[in-house]
Amino acid sequence: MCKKILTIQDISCVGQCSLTVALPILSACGVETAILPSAVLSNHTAFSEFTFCDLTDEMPKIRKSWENQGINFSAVYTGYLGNLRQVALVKDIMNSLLMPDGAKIVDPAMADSGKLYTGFDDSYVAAMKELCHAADIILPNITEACLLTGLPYKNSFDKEYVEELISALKKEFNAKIVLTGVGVKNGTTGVAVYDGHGIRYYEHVKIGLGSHGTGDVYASAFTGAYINGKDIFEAAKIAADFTVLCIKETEPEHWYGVRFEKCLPELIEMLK
Ligand code: PXL
Repeated sequence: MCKKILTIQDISCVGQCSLTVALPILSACGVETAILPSAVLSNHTAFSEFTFCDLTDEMPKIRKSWENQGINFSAVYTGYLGNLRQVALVKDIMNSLLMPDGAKIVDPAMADSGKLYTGFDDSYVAAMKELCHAADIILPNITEACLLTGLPYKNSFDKEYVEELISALKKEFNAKIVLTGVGVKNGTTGVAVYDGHGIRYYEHVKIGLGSHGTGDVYASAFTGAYINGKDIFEAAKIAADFTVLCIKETEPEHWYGVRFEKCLPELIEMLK
């Protein structure tokens, strides 16, 4: 049967992140994708100003309408959510609209480089923790893993620190884990994957200081590959290789996102 996925995150009209990244990437992966926008912003919050139209009140109405029509999904993938209330609504949606055995993939998009994104605070972290408790797969970066576990953030670290983080995540959550931004050697970064049995690493070259929106590119490509039947480690590798290609395509002056569009043909090739 064809897989149908629902992705819930904001529309940042400008900025190559969240839904404007997830929808084209999942479509390129050949996956029918429904969207539930959590908010509409003029652009993402790393710009000097932004507008924010909260769509929280629409979400239960949309869910009810889908329920009435018997619409359901084989996976739900969530990213940036506008506020606390949405986290609870997303849990309701997962409970009522997922097919039996449907996958719950949560990117706890809320922080990077040791800092929460503008507009979020500790209560948002607590709500995101709740959502991660309900997830089958979580994709935190190092900063998010620290926030979710209470461990201190480190800018540079070793394998021991990474394993401490994964161990704390395993203790707290039932989910499989894809920890991103894991670079334990100079000039490298990568991912550490806990697939329910053991930890496996995939390392690749690090380009620049880190680009905006790469977390969303990564999580979308991971989800597309996973829904296409790749196992969690293979999907994590494909997403990492794709994200590196996207960063390579992006001029340093293009600070607010990555040029993933040019790399979609390579992603399609990797899924074959
Ligand atoms: O996940 C990145 C992201 C998504 N959406 C909005 C953001 C950010 C990061 O800053 O501000 C609105």
